[in-house]
Amino acid sequence: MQQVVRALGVASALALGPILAALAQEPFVPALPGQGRPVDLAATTARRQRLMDRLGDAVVLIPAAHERDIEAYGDYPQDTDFRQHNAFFYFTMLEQQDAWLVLLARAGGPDSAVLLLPERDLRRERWVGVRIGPGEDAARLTGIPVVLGVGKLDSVVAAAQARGAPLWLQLDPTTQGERLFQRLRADSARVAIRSLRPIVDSMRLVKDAQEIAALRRAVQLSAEAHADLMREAREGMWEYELEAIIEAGFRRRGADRLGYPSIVGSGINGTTLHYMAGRRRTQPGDLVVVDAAGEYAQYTADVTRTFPISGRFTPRQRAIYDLVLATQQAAMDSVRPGITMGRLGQLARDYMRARSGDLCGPETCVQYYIHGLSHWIGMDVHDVGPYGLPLAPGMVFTIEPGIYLPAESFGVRIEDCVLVTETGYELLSGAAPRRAEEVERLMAEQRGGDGQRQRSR
Ligand SMILES: [Mn+2]
Repeated sequence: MQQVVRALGVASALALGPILAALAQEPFVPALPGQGRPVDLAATTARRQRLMDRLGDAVVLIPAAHERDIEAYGDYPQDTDFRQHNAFFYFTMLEQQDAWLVLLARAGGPDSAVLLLPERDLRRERWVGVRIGPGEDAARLTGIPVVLGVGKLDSVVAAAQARGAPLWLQLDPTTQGERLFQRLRADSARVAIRSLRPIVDSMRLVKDAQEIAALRRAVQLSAEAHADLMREAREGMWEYELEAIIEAGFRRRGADRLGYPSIVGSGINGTTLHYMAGRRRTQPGDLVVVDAAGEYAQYTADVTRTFPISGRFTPRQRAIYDLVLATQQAAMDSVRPGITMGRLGQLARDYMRARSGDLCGPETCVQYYIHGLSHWIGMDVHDVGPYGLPLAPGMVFTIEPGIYLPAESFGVRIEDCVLVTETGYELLSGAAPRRAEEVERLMAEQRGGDGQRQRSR
């Protein structure tokens, strides 16, 4: 209908009277508003189908996230922040707030999906931009054939409940407060309630092609920004300056936001695993640990590099750095389908212990390697999914050994992202140099350039 009105043009719409004029007021939405990226309809349809196949007879309820009011009362539209709930995003790729996804799975018959969206409010859209509402536009853009107003949620759920199938709720800390969930759980004597979360988490563990593409982009832009920082870092810069350079690098390459708060620790601050203050001024001879990454299309990288602020490692720093890197490489070379993350962690410790020599005194450097080797990455930087399973193609995780020596005022951590393939692994974060000589060469190139510019003046 809206297409007809559009084709007729404004003048005809007016001539056809107030009904068509009213329809013409709600503008056609040619593309998904807000994100500027289309939904991968094949990927999201396949994810919903895979879930429904797995559940048999079931009713699935997944809420979208809400806009977060930075000011408690939310009077100002500009004082807000929004990031979609991961499970909702996984099954819809929509960045629409206050929506619901309802899946009706039938063991023996056809499954169906219903998307419920807030009605459009054209006056509010003048403030917050175009939103999609229930109707044809939304069905076309989301690939979900039935899109209703969110006001119909209760009646959709009541009709679904009448089938007697168990209710699977996406229960997690961010959805505990949903009124619908509270009401259904209060009624749990009559209603079979199940937690969807472990099932979705296990699905998210193995990434599909769309997810791998998003992760590749997040990791690539993050690694490139690390390389930029190595080129631009100078003695005497403050930690916050280094942080500003790398974060600008993420954003310049299209990152939507940070994947997690950036860690930039120079000197002894590099020995604090989650150092956040960023207020120290670098001194000649410092090592700088930078653990920072960007998020792209809801997926985040996790990359750490350690470099000498003066452009050259001292022999002592280099020895520790090389041990960390060799440990990381030994673990990485063992990545293949079938091995567990726990085994990789053990392998890394054994390797570091065996190669420590007298670098860290009689107790080997393992005593200064005070955290785990790996974690999944995906929509969360420490992504969901069980640990302890054999690795399989499509899993993506970090490998990040470190050695932290507060008594000597430096720490070293090297963290990369790897994708498990059919035959082994693919290093995704190779755009940031890892080998010490590569780091030094990159830093020297740029400094050489500065020198030439100075000489020519
Ligand atoms: Mn990490």
